[in-house]
Amino acid sequence: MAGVREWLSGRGRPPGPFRPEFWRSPLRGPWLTSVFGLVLLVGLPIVALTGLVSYAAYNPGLPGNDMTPSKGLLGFYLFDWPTSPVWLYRLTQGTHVILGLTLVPILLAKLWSVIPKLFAWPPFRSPAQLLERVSLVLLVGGAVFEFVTGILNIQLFYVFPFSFYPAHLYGAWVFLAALVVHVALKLPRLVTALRSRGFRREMRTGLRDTRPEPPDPDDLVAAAPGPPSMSRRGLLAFVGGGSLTVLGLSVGQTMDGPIRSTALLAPHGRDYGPGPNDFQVNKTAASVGVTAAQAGPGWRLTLLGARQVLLTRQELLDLPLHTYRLPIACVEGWSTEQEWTGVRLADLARLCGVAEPGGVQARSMQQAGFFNQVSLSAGQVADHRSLLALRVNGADLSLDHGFPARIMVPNAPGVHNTKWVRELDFRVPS
Ligand SMILES: Nc1nc2c(c(=O)[nH]1)N[C@H]1C(S)=C(S)[C@@H](COP(=O)(O)O)O[C@H]1N2
Ligand SMILES: [Mo]
Repeated sequence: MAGVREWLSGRGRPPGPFRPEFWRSPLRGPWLTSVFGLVLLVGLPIVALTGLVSYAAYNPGLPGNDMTPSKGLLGFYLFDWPTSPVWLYRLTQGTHVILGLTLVPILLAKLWSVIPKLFAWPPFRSPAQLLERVSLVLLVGGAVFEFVTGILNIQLFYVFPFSFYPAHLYGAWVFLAALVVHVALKLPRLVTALRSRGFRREMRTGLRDTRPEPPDPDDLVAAAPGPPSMSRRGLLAFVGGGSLTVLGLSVGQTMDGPIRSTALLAPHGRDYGPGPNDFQVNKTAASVGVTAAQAGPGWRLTLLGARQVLLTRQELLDLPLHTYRLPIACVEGWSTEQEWTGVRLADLARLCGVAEPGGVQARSMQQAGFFNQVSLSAGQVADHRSLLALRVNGADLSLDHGFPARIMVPNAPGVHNTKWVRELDFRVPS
């Protein structure tokens, strides 16, 4: 017990990782930490901003779309999501996911480089230092939380006891706030540390000439460093190589053509059978309980407007049809562009007596689940490329791609392209 009292008074230290001699890598030091820090300083804000953009793309202001109804002030920046350019969400969300994955090895390396600080003893020496450590808990905790929830979500492991959307949004703001504090406190040291050693010279220094950095005020450099088993250049190559491997195995899922088959890390596999419908499926009909019988000859599309109109699929095919190349860009980062044919949403609005639709609510035959309905804005309905699609690449939609009919809106997040539509409700005030 005497020991514990001594530790708490700051005179002694608990054993193990709380002792400086425990951490022996001669590579840890402010320069190394700053190299990883600089990469994250450029990359993480891009991941955070594209993530916030993704939330805006959901048009959470429209009824039924908001997955984080209690967002409070955090939605201050939301704006009406545009339909042009058609590739914008494909680019922002692809960047969010692929860059996020690519930064994982860098983030881990950065955490490794500062891990002795986690065990600093005494836990704090002054109120200012206590505040700094609390901000670090929020920074590291926020980053780890965002990466873990994001990665689990793209791999469809819905294992959290909370909803992904609000959690990922709240986590992003906690992380961003902590990042601002951290950068304000550490930027001068980052600059000094990076200037303390030339990057090129470090790249020419092999294992034999690898020495610890000089002792630093932050105690990143080991007190009693062991002999190096790797040069700094070797460590940077290892971490950078890991990053590039992740990038190389995932970036293909944002592209079409042969390069797509390189995306070994893409979720949902890569083979969807032969023919025009051979492209990525998010949820199959079977997985959400939509049957071929429901989609058969008995299916009717209901239009709700100034009057109610029922249409068979043949009646829809007899209306003016239009064909556009439009992407499906999933929140999970994968995307693909296909050629869709269908009836303009604006034409369907007119058919049920709504000349200037204030928007539409599309409802699916799918009974349960988050994605069985969507609200689209007036601007989205008015775009001439916004379709109730019936065909893709010249063939009827397959059941898994939404037969008999699905929404296709330019630049909308994939989840808004509702499949197996049964009802379009244009009774939305403009
Ligand atoms: N009814 C319904 N529509 C849906 C979904 C769904 O689960 N149910 N998934 C959405 C999501 S998340 C995406 S990315 C696209 C994917 O379309 P695809 O499976 O045809 O590629 O469909 C959207 N439409
Ligand atoms: Mo999606």
